[in-house]
Amino acid sequence: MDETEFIWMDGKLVPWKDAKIHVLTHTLHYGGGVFEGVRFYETDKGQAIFRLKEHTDRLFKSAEVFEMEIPFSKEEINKSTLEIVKINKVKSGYVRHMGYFGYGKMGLNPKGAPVNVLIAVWPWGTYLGEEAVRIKIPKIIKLHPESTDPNAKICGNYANSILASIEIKRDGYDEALLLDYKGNIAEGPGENIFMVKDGKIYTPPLGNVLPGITRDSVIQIAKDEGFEVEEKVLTKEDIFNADEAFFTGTAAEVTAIASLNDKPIGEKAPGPITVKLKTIYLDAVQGKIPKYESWLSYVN
Ligand code: PPE
Repeated sequence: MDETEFIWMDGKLVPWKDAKIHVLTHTLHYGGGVFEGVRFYETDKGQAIFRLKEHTDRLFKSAEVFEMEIPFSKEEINKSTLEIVKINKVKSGYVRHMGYFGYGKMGLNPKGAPVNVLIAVWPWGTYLGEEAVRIKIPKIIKLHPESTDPNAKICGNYANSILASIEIKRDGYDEALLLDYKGNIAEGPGENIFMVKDGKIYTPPLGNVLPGITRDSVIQIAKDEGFEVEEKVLTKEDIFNADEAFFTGTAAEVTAIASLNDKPIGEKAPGPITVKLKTIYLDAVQGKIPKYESWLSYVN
């Protein structure tokens, strides 16, 4: 991966190569960490972080699930994020926040283990490429919502995403689309999904999927553009019969979907509504649309 200069660890700026932890770190063994992924972009007013406040809020909400007390305030995390982006001199890229149970205790109850926090930054280009992606429903299903909290960005939840990714990559597809325990559409391993039918936009309701911040942004953009957006339980037949489909995510941004299980979606991907929403989203993150500027935190 592309290295940058410093990683913020518990309030200190540590050179990239020295940013190490003990092998008996609690989260490394049991997955009891929480994380965020945030993008920053170049704008006419310098670098800007997209929806930083919402990401920090979600980080703290995720931590509550584990009764993990993050030893910094949200304001300190926001301020430190702006600092670490500034100091690393990468024009645009990705920020990874993580709260984790550190070294000092083994056994599944994390109470008593120290809580550590890191903020790292690196350049990260398109996540799934520029082209519309070929996706597949894997055999593995999304975790049951009563087995974990799907609203929280918990490290351990990603074992499910890893397994789905390995499975579909082995078969030569670009990305997975996981079903939930009822057999309905849930989400990608790291993306929410949307579909378009007869000019109307649909996405699965919250409850079984991560409440994506890109999902929220795209819903708002679509509504502002006069589209009707419905949060509705979707089946794989709905996706097969859709005119368009796309993924959203911080890393994936807006990525068109070309086919599901080798069946093309719509006449041609990306479809016109996908292109429209993607264009507005990418303009918004780069500060080109005044009404969405409140989503940006400028670094300088
Ligand atoms: N669902 C899942 C399971 C998920 O991990 C993400 C983000 C989303 C939906 C979209 O959420 P949001 O980024 O708030 O719009 N996935 C992150 C991890 C990517 C990675 O490979 O690491 C991301 O996009 O940053």
